[in-house]
Amino acid sequence: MSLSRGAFIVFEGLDRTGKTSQTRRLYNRLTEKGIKAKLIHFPERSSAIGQVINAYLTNAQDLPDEVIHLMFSANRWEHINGIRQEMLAGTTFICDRYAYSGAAYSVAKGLHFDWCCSPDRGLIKPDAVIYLKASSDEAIASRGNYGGERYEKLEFQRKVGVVFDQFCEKESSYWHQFDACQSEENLHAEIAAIVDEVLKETPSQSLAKLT
Ligand code: 2DT
Ligand code: MG
Repeated sequence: MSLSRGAFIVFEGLDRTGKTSQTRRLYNRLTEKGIKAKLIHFPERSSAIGQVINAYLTNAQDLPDEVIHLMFSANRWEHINGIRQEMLAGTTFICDRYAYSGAAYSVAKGLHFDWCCSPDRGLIKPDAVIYLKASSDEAIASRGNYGGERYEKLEFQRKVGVVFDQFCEKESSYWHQFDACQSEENLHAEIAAIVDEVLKETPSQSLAKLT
């Protein structure tokens, strides 16, 4: 049996740490090297579930914390079979936010950590998590105003950051932390070096699940 699957590379971090620019840069780099890659962003707002999430995030709709938490997870589940199929056929996915955002934002609101993790158990486990960590929240806030979406408040972001830090410490075998306050160029170079290493290993490894 020959395994030559693509990799699953997840980017995590607070709002405005540069995830979207860095995922694009990485995507361009891989594509230029002839590596088949796709970009995906959670929440994926176009599906029926995604539209409810969008209404919630833009404050057009209120939902109990538990309900929106399960919606975010369901939004991953509705896309995961398609992702798995393409990965097994060789496509590498670069994913802007994943289940760790799911847990971090809900735990920051006061929901129980284990309860938050359980709906995502069984999803594809990333080969690497690229964690963009702001060395100072103020530096990030000063990059420009947060948008008007729910969660885009400094005090709340700090609480979310604590949970990301815990994941990074506990899951250190595949989490890689980067300083989000350096130049976009440097950050890209550091990320590219790690991803090159990861891509050497993944084709021969079978897919794992979140536990
Ligand atoms: P973006 O700004 O990246 O579109 O995210 N979020 C995200 C959750 O609360 N749970 C999740 O499972 C995911 C994937 C983070 C919009 C906001 O949605 C939050 C910020
Ligand atoms: Mg945002």
